[in-house]
Amino acid sequence: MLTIWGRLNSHNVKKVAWLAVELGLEFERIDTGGQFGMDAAYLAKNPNALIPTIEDGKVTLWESNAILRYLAAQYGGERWWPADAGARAMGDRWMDWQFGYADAQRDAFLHNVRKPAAERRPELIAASVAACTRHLAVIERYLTETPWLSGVEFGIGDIPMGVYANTWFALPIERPPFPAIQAWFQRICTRPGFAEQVAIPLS
Ligand SMILES: N[C@@H](CCC(=O)N[C@@H](CS)C(=O)NCC(=O)O)C(=O)O
Repeated sequence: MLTIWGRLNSHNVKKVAWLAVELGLEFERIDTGGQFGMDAAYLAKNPNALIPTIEDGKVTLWESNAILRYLAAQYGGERWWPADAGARAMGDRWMDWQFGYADAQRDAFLHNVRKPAAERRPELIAASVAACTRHLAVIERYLTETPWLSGVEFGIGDIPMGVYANTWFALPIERPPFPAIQAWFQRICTRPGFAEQVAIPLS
């Protein structure tokens, strides 16, 4: 059985747990990181001292997007891991693109959710929202022409940004209107596993 190590309030753990549900995989998730800490046995699996890590038979793997690619290739077949490299790359690029978006959204998240009220800095939230808006304008244009970031069907290319979009729409901030992103996110919300693995209260 697949084991996922990591607390579920982590964006990167959410990605993996969501895909496991999409693929119909049985899995056990073990709370690790944050307030749960990491013991020596975990650090032996992941020397970066970060979550998530998975164990799947003989495979021990870290880096959330590498894990998504591994699970799609191993269990998803052509539907989730197209043999055509060009078709696959269309969705794949959004997984790397997400890391730039994550940097942009970090302060809006930390200063609204994680930091104690006395340490919250509205000017950092404003700069972060402005940076997110610049990034999201790129996705908005793309989604006016194609229903999913992965192409004509939902795929792993939608998962990283699906997780970050969930945070974007849950933050107590003013958001500029992005109708194509909103329509995409409404479709995302109906995906298997999204409600229980991703759309949990921010913490
Ligand atoms: N690039 C890595 C980043 C992993 C990462 O930064 N994980 C954060 C949580 S989202 C973490 O481990 N933080 C320390 C902790 O939770 O103790 C990935 O995508 O897996």
